[in-house]
Amino acid sequence: MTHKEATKQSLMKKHLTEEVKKKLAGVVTPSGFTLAQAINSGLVNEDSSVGVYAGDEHSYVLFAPLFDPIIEEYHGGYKKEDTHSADLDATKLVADSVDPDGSFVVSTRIRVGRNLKGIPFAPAISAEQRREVERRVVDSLSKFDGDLKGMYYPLAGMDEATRQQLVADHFLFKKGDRFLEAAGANREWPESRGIFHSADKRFLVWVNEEDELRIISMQEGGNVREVFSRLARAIEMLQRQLQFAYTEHLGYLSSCPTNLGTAMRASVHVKLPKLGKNEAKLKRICNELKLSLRGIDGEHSDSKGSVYDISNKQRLGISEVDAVNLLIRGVGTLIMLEKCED
Ligand code: ADP
Ligand code: CIR
Repeated sequence: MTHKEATKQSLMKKHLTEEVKKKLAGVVTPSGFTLAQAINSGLVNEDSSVGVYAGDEHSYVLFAPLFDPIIEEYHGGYKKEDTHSADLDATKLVADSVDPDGSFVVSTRIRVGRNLKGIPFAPAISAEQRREVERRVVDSLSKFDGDLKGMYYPLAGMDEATRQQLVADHFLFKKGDRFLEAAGANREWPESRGIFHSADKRFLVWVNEEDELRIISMQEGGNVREVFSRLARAIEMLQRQLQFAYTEHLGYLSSCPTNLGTAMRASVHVKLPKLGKNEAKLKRICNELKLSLRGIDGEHSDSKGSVYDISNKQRLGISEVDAVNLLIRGVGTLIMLEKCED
């Protein structure tokens, strides 16, 4: 899949009308974030699908004339007056596994993004605030025990071979993402960034990447109930110690408007050799199933060996349980279609 071909005009370009531009010119959030900064990633990267980032929680209020229509279009018609609610009860999932035969799904991963209340997001955070986030998150994680017990590995000082291996094995974020770079989120790299993971690498937390926290649960195979339960336990433990940026309307606040609400992306790496022969068609089917199609190395990457990353598209206005159930049903349909192809 060549992602550049697959992308059309960004939501930012579509919704940044002359009227909106005029309204937002000169608007500055308390952390000093401007419209020019919010749209820079989409201007610099012409293949952006969304093209905007928020610098802080105030961005969603002050730049609402631009952000609201983007949010509405991305999150299935979510409106200004809508409210979001959470549900992390794993007993409500419709199945244990996304792939009961165990022949198509290579691995399952669910992550949520979180940012600390009152601290600007990656595009506008200061070096000192970033250090504070790292300190508070690592301190909270140090109290985890049992299967969630782990170690924090700062990026600064990590040897290059180890870093590359963690990225190649799908555990660690990439370096130098050009979308984040243009958003200002990579300033002072690699300071105060890092990864916490349990010994078996089934529970991981990314610190100070696109969001201040990315809480991740993953494992080989399709047992989505196990993955979801582990994530829910970890979120609850962290929530007891940290206060996250949250509103009733937008749920958990994230730097990218696609990650609002649940801030959750539940994904499988799934082998689809037959359907993969026609990627445009596969993408259309995924769209109809309200799923996103990515390549094997994450966003903006290509598929390798006919393995695709399939995940829930909508994250706001849908509960965590409903988003995972949508994935379970959608992947079930894709597997059925794959079996029927000749
Ligand atoms: P995010 O999920 O945080 O939005 P990416 O799409 O960039 O970010 O993915 C981050 C990493 O997670 C990549 O290395 C990607 O291959 C890996 N990943 C995503 N889904 C799965 C999965 N189901 N199994 C294994 N690795 C996965
Ligand atoms: C873009 O606009 O393409 C990047 N800033 C990433 C957008 C988030 N990805 C997505 O579609 N879920």
